[in-house]
Amino acid sequence: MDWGQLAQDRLREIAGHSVDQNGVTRFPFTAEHAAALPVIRDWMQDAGMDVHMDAAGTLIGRADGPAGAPTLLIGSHQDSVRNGGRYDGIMGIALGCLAVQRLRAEGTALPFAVEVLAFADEEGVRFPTALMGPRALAGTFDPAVLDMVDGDGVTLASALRDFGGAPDAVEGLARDPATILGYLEVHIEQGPVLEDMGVPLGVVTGICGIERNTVTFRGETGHAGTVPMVGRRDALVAAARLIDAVHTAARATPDLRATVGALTLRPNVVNAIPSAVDLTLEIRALNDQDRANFAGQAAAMIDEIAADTGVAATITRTYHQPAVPCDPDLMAALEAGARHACQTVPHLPSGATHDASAMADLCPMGMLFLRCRGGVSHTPDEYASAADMGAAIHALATSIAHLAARHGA
Ligand code: HGY
Ligand code: MN
Ligand code: MN
Repeated sequence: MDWGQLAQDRLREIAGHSVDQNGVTRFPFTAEHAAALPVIRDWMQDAGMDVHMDAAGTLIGRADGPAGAPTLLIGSHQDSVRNGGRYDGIMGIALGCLAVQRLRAEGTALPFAVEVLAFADEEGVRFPTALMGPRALAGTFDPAVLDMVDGDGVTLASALRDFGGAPDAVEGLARDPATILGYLEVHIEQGPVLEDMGVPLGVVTGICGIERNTVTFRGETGHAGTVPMVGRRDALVAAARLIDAVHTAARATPDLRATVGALTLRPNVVNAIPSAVDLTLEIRALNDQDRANFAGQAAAMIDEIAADTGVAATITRTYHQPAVPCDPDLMAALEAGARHACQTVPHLPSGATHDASAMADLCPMGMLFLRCRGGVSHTPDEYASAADMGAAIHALATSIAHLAARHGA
């Protein structure tokens, strides 16, 4: 069986469940998500798993183990960014199903149950929150996020309910940590490290911490031709100063990333002075204290710019996820599995966050990275080869067997 080619074929098929064919745009609780579910359900059933969707919209495939045995969780996210790639997230679900299917085909009996989890929303692009699925399982879900709205004013609660989820039951999904062996996630690296090293797989050491903020600037509009330059309270000029100052400061801060990724502007017409700007400021770092320090710097910059320009400014944190280390035992199991596929298995940190970031609050977690062509992700050009996916399926299956041996299969 060419497991890697089967993965490539499946990912090509499910990539078609997208708003358009410029890459993949598949947001949570949408028609595209609904169309993808039966495809993922088939992957899980082909691996011999029973399938159901939980109250948070996570599609769960389960292969039972001996009575009273713990459960090994494997998963990733079905959603994408706007015009993203066909591997980010969904590949981890596909490879998880194929690793379980491969073990079943080889007749490997496991001393524990296995679940493959297809989480609905990891990117946090449709709603200003994310990770509802894993946070529900980890018992860290905040019901307040159900009131958050998307760009059309639709609340997360109503989108989830219309999709067949049950907002009121999400909090009750928390798993008992004593019943969980651990969580494994296979993900495209989304960076250049593995490709630069010429290797297909890497073991993740830890996932960066992240926070997202909304920064608002409120100035005064007026006629672009009649209002003198001196004395203007131009919201976009204030925003531009912050964007440049944050970028300059982040470049001078090792292992920290700061990005203004989205901006709205009013009245947004050629001949009126901008009165209002809302922008997102995202800060990431492997060290949570570095990230907190930078956030303090940014807040001070905002106060200084506001005083200097007469434009009122506020910063509000909308999302936060601490940095999390990977579990050494799961790292060892993943490395043992990967060594079956390749001689060199580097260890590397993740600058991207993942469902595993939240699952770390429930149980030990480990991640396996796949080589990413050109290091590009969150674009239609994102690519992982069938050969590398075949190696990852073999590695994951071997890692699971390694864990089984440790648990007295
Ligand atoms: O933003 C991230 O790091 C992830 O792709 N959601
Ligand atoms: Mn992503
Ligand atoms: Mn992802």
